[in-house]
Amino acid sequence: MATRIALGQYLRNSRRTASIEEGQLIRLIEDVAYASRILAAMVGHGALGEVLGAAGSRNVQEEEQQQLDVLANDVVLETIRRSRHARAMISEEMDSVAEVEEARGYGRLLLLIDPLDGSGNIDINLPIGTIFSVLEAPMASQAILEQHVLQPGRRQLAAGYVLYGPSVVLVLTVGQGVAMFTLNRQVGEYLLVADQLRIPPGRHEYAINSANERFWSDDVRRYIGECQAGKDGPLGVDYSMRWTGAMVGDCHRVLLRGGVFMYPVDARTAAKGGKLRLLYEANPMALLMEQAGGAASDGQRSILDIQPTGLHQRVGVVLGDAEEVGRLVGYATGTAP
Ligand code: P6P
Repeated sequence: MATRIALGQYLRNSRRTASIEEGQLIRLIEDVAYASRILAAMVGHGALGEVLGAAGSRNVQEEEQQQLDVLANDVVLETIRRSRHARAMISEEMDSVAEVEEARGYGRLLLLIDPLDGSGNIDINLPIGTIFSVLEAPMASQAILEQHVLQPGRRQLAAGYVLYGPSVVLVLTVGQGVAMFTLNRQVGEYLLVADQLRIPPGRHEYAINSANERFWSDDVRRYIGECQAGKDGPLGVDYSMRWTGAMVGDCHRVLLRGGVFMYPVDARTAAKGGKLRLLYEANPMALLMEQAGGAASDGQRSILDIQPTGLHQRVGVVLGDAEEVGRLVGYATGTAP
């Protein structure tokens, strides 16, 4: 019987060099995969796990934290403290950089993570996920400062997400295409189910929270209006709309089925720079989309080219099918008819 390749084997087969960074990168990704298996079990218990509901605290984003948000962050942080492959962790759930002192003088990597994206879906049993990004740390002996973290997304060494859905899937790139793994719960292993994923072109599906329409810019309003006009409109084809309330769920659908996911800056979010966070949401998803032949823009330029100015900086996001993204950016930059 042909057996599937496990995550660790895939990573070791794809390693480009025998450098220390590569070795630590492989083991850090395995650490994240290990933590995600714990999170999958926690999430999978639902109400039986006695960990649903609000934690009674707010994160640096001023968002109400769910108990599982806090627990998920703790699980990841404890995992990487023990393994010492990351010099620091930057998380949606923590105000500042969490140095891993145990890795001083050894760790070469930075882990940036949204431990549980879409936590508003937890109590209603809808998709949630973990989004992660890996950057190179400065020399192992230096203290990790915010400026070490503020690197453009094109510098990512790895990016991925775990989607806790009917099955648990891990999607990953180390810069050599996009691979997808499904968790075999019996053996506790992620097994390769697809490699070199490419976003299917020409699929007419868009994802946006339409309740924000009154806040949209003219170019977003034009783009969505043309999609809604369907085959009687200028595009000559009917579109459908999907919205899961969790970026990981919508991006996974775009990766496998095509279309576009959008959370543009609008009149309501402009003062904050947008809704989604650049370092640990937009950048990892943008790298995955580009690696899968798609595109990711803040409406004006590629997300991966943005020079970050803050750990929790927000940004507008439109990502997925390169042609769809290009049409919206063309409207926004005045380069489209
Ligand atoms: P809204 C989840 O809170 C999140 O950060 C993304 O995962 C998701 O795409 C978006 O916000 C949902 O936002 O405004 O629809 O609640």
